[in-house]
Formats: sequence, C-alpha cells, structure tokens
Amino acid sequence: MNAISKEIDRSPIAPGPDATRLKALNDWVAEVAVLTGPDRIQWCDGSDAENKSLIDGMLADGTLLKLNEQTHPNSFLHRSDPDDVARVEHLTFVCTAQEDDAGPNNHWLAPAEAHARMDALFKGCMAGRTMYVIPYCMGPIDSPLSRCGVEITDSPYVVANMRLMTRMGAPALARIEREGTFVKGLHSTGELDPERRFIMHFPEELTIKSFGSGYGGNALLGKKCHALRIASHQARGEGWLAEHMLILGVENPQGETHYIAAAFPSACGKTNLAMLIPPQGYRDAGWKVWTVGDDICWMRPGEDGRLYAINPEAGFFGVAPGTSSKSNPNALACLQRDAIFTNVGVTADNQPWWEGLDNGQQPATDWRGEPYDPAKRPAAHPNSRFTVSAKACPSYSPEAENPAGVPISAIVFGGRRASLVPLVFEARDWTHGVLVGASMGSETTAAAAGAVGVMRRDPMAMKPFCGYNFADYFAHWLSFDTPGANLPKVFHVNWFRKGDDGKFLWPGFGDNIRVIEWMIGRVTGSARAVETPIGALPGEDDLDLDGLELTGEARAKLFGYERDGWHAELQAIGDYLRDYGPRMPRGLLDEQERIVRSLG
Ligand code: OXD
Ligand code: MN
Repeated sequence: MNAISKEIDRSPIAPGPDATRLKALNDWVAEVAVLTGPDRIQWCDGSDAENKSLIDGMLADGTLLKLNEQTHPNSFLHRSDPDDVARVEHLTFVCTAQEDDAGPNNHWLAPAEAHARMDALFKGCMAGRTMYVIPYCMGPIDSPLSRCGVEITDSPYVVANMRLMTRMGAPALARIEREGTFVKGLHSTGELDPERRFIMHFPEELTIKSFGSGYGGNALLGKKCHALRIASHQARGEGWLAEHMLILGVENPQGETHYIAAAFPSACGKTNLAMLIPPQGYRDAGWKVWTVGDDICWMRPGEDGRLYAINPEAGFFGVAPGTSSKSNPNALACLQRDAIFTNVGVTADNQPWWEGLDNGQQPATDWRGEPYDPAKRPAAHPNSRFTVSAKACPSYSPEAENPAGVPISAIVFGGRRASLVPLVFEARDWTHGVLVGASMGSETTAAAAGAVGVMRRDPMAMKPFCGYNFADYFAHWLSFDTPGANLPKVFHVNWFRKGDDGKFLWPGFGDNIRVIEWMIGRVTGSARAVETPIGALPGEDDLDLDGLELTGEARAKLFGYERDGWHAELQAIGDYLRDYGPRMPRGLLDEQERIVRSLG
C-alpha cells in the first residue's frame, strides 16, 4: 500500500512502490491528488487481500452490513443515501467542443466550462479520505476488442463493485502500461448532495468526471460512462459499435450455437433474457441458453464480414425486484454467495429480500433500514441492485472469455409497449433494421430518476448512453452495410403487450425461447413468415406455442398488425427523426417514407 502524507499535496507525488512506470498515469494521479487533497493514495491491485481489507473497513464504518453467513456466505448489504438510488439523466452531460456533436439527445456544456465547474467541486473533496486508483480492463484482458481505463475514486464501495464488474488491478495495469492509453475517470461521492451532483463526459479527451453520487450507473465509471458513452464515441471513429445490449448464445438440439445481441431499455428484462432457462419440453429436446453478457456489447466486423461481439463487463449489476425462481433461477443461483446487494430489504435473520422473491421468507427491515411497513414503502427500492461476478452464473458461456468475441447471428430491439407493437417482427434488411432500432419506444422505468411508465423514444435503448449526436450514430450504424458484409438479421420484440384488462398477453421469461427459436429459423432459412409493411411477422402456426394457453385476443394482438395504428406510429417516427435536422441520414428518412407509402 502506498500511504502518502498531506505534504504531498503541495509537491508532485513521487511514484510509490506500487505506482506505475507509465508517466502519463503517474502525472494524472499526482494532478488529481493535488486537486482533491486525499489523506492517502491506494493503488488497487485487485487482490483478495486488498478486497478483504476494504470490506473489513466498510463493515467497521457501516458502509456495508454483513448478511447471513450461513445462507449467503461473503455477501453484503449497502444502503445508499435515499436521494441517490438511480442514474440522473438530467445531470449527465456530454461535453464536446461543438454542441452539435453531442446532439439534441444529450445535455451539453463547453468542455472548458464543464472542467471548471467540476474542478471546483473536486477541490479538496478527498480531505480525510483515501483516494483509490483502479486500473481496469473492459473486456477479456487479452482481447484486441477490449479497452482500458483508470478510475480514481474516494469510495471503497466503488472499488469493491468495480472488482466484480471489470477485470481490475494488476493485469489491467500491465496492459495499460503496454498500450500507453487509457480512459481517465475521476469520481468522488462528495457530500451526496443532489444539488452538487454532475456526471460529465469529455469523449474527445477520453475523460469522465463524476461528482456527488455513489450509485452504480453514476459511479462505477467503467460501466455506462466508459463502456457506453465514451466507447460509443470512440467506436464511431474506429469502425465498431458500443451498445446497450445483452449477448446470449442459443444452442439448438443439433448442437449449433447462435449468438444474439439484444437491446432493451434499463430494467426491461435484459438480465432475465440473458440467463433464460427454456421450458421443460425445450430442455428435453436439447435446447440450452448460454449467457455472454447482460447489459453491454461491443461489436466489430471480423474478416468474414460477420459482427463479432464481446461483453466488456465481468459481472452483473442487476435489478433485484422481480428476480425469482420463475423469472430468473440462474440469477438466484449467482446470488447465493460473494454478492453485494444495494438497497434491498432484509429478513429477521439477515437474508436479502425483495418484492417478487418467492422463497417463502418475509422482510423485517426495508431498504432504508426501518421496520418493514408495506403501507409506507416497499421492502426493496424498485431500482435496488445486486452485484456479482459473471463467473458465478450457471449459464455463463465459456465463449464469454474468448478474445475473438462471438459471431452475432441476430440483433434484437425491444421496449415496453402496452399497445400496437406485436410480439415479434423481422426487419426487411439492414437499413430497415436500423430504422427499427432508431424508432424504438419504451415506457420509462425506475432505473433513472423521474416519472415511471411514460412512453418515450429510446433509440437502440441508447437514449441515456449515446456519447454523440444520434443522427451521426444512425449514420454510423448504416455504414456497416458494405459489400462483403455478412450482417446479422434484425428483429423487434415486445414482451410487454397488454390486453384490454391491462394484463400482459405473453407469458415471457423462459417462454421467450419460442420467439428465439423462430428468429434462429429465420436466420437459417427454415422458418416461415408473413410479409407486412412493418416487416415479416410469424403466423400463429409458425411459432411453437405448445402448452401455452393464449386467448383469441392474445393471439390477435401478439401476431397481428394494425394498419391505422402503424400509420400514425410511422408518422410520429418521421417527426422524431426530422427533429434532428439536416444531420439525419437521408437513407433513414427514405426508409421511413418507403414504409409510410407501403402502408397506403
Ligand atoms: C443499468 C441501467 O444499470 O441501464 O444497466 O441503468
Ligand atoms: Mn443497462
């Protein structure tokens, strides 16, 4: 460990025994130490001993509470500040030199002004605290698709979570020293004052500054800030894609595995889909699902023209409420040990508890540490989370560690749409697929502060995460359609269609394999579909619905296409795209107009 005294604040920090030989990194750490004035600096090596001492410290000061060691060995509960439980999109900025480069989809500040504002917040903020330096690698440590970063933080909770969510410590530092470049992420919890909270991105400088929040999406800088906002910008310049997508492998009874990347907005079931367990009949027939990732996907064309994907993360930061033996038995299996829970309730014997958990236990204490009273608040916050290593997942794919990535056969877009949108349809070609992704809509969820259940456009589920102008982003997507490209088929799904009684019409969860089987059939050419102006839909008989009881209303709405509703939807999509002005690619507008014409 590298303890330094306060005097160092006034003179450049000499690299300690654990510091790096990379001058750019030493210089940056020294500069941040002068600005923030910590009592100590700790370079994190990712070792078990380091983790243990951090956990012990957090148990001693109450940052973590130990859960029942018999039922949940080595697992902990963190209760966050009640005003710091979700991402804060209104306080998240993309600071490019030109405002138009950030686009209407982002909040923008000029870089100089943003740095000045952030540096004023950071000034002296680590006095009395330890400053942790976390080298991390997003993606398998030996993959050419991976990228590295260094997060400086004053939160040991962030260090413990980054250890589960990224490849962190000595091997990452070795790669950073070899490559010489890294994303710089500076984070402080500050006073957790919502009035003094900002998450700022400087994609042109590969820099992130986040102040005033300890919540995952705002504070674990490898995740949304680096792997999506900064990486999407970087990917545009380098010819790849950084996406808010899960990746799963589907093995069919013939033993062939197809990989699917699927974009859904936050808290719309990505983790459940990534860990799907097929119904008994499918399992008996030999179907298996392999989990590669549940939230982020980096893809680039390989030599054969296919897109190859890695999951840049090493763990899951999943939404706890609703996770049950029905919705996601694999997630429950991951959570038996070595997990960090944030803002869940606890039982009288200190087991984690959340709404929807079907294990026969009852909560005694809610997420704020008060006696559970359902009239007052739920036991678990709706955006309460678990953090756990991906390696703990029974369905974790060995291919997730493949440095070459996995070849993608299908891209799926989906949102929460109570009406209009059928269960599944296939885009006609890549350009239509890009339009389908660009026009995605979904009802908002508790993953971000603000109203829940409001329908908004969330293109490719990237509204909160695209680090540049959406018009340029759509153009970048379109640019993959080159001669020699062998691109995935593109689909749209809607697991959330409701009937007139307000209830979901599709059972979802494990039964989603029925839809996936059809998609794979479309990829291999064995499944039939009905062509419509909005894309190719399965007829009821084209999907295996054996054992499901679907009403007439359900069948009509899940497999039907409502011309008038789609006409209005396509007009609204056109208005949305045109709002971006002249940067919107003509190819996408032409595609929208083509569909309007074919709707008649
Ligand atoms: C997440 C999110 O945490 O999308 O993955 O908010
Ligand atoms: Mn997400």
